Formats: sequence, C-alpha cells, structure tokens
Amino acid sequence: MKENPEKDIKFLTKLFGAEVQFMRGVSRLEDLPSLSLPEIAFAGRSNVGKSSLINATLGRRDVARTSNTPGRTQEINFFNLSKSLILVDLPGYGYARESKSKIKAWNELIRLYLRGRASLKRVFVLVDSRHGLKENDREIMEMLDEAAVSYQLILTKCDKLKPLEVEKVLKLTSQEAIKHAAAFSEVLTTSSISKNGIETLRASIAQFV
Ligand SMILES: Nc1nc2c(ncn2[C@@H]2O[C@H](COP(=O)(O)OP(=O)(O)OP(=O)(O)O)[C@@H](O)[C@H]2O)c(=O)[nH]1
Ligand SMILES: [Mg+2]
Repeated sequence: MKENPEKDIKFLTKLFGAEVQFMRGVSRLEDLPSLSLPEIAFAGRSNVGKSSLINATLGRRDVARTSNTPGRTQEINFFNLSKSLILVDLPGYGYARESKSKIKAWNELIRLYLRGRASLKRVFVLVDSRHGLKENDREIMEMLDEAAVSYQLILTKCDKLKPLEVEKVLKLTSQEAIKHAAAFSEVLTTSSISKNGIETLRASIAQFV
C-alpha cells in the first residue's frame, strides 16, 4: 500500500467497494480451487461472527451468509475480491447444532486447509469478546504455530461489552498472543454492528494486494 494516508483511504474504499465474486463452497479437500491469488481466511468457533465480519469488511450485508444458529457456514467459502485477493469464510470449529460426524468432518477439513495452503497469507482467528480464548482456539493457534502460518487474533462483538470490559479482555488475549510464535502481538477489537475496528482490519487485509 501507498504511504500517503489520504491515498490509503481512497485505495481501501476502492478495493473494498469493488466487485466481490463468490467462487465456490468446498466440503472436500479435493475440491479446493487451484492456487492463484493471495488468500486471507477467517477462522473461529461457531457463531463467533466470521461471516458477519467478512460482510462488514466488504461493506455489504449479504455476501457471506450469517445466522443466529451456530453452524450456519457449512463449507469453506471462497470470495474473490476485485480479482486481487480471496477472502475465505470457514465453517466454525467447536460447538454447532450438528451431528458429531459432521462437526468432525468440518474440523478435519478446516485443519487440513489451514495447515497446507501455500497461498494462505494470513489467518484471522476470531474470538468472541464476551468469552475470550477457549481450548479449541488454543488448539488452532498451536496448529498454526507448528505450521508457521501467520495469524492475528480478532475480538468480535465488542458492541456487546462496555469499553472497560473490552480493555480487560484485550489485555488478557494480547498476553496470550505474544506467547505464540506465529501470532501477531496486536489483537484487533471489532464490531460488525458498530463497525468499530473495520478500517484497521481493511488496512491489514489490503497489505496483501
Ligand atoms: N452484537 C453483535 N452481533 C454479532 C456481531 N457479529 C455477528 N453477530 C451475530 O452473531 C451471530 C453469528 O454470526 P455469524 O457471522 O453467522 O457467525 P459465524 O462465525 O459465521 O458462524 P458459523 O458460520 O455458524 O460458524 C449472528 O446472529 C450475528 O448477527 C457483532 O459484531 N455484534
Ligand atoms: Mg459463518
């Protein structure tokens, strides 16, 4: 990206206002699209707000499908942004109102994708600000550390907390992030409703264009 802040804003507005194309939803590893553009993936527990955050980042409501019921996103969904990069909406790991075999299959697919994708430039690991890091988040973080896949933690749904509560969970989460080899030390705070943190997230994504 350019260094002039005004130009940066223009660049971001243009990039995220550009055409978004749904490429495909994948439930089997052999159906993954061939490696082409840089990929940025949104991972996290079911219902943490992955699909909503993708929509907020794109400034659109309905690119990625969202729902109150954990387990909405059932495939790895690939979205081509402006023929420049690919945003990847993953199914949630952990709890979902689905059969054990389905959850196991999703978890397996997510892990294989995250560990073995050469074009994957950054993983955002989303964490519900009301709950903080859970065991299955830590498992994913350790797996990404081992695979040397760069990732950044993002606290979601910060509109549901008071500012001081956000500060507290941010501090705790940051203290854990710095202990992980492949994690960014900076943890982002976001809300897909108030749009807080979305510009920072956009800037973070745009560096891969
Ligand atoms: N208050 C608030 N609610 C949110 C926010 N982001 C998402 N939600 C709500 O949380 C629920 C789950 O959002 P999704 O975006 O579908 O979550 P997901 O992580 O994609 O869920 P799965 O695909 O099931 O894993 C929906 O009811 C959203 O409206 C947010 O920033 N603030
Ligand atoms: Mg989803």
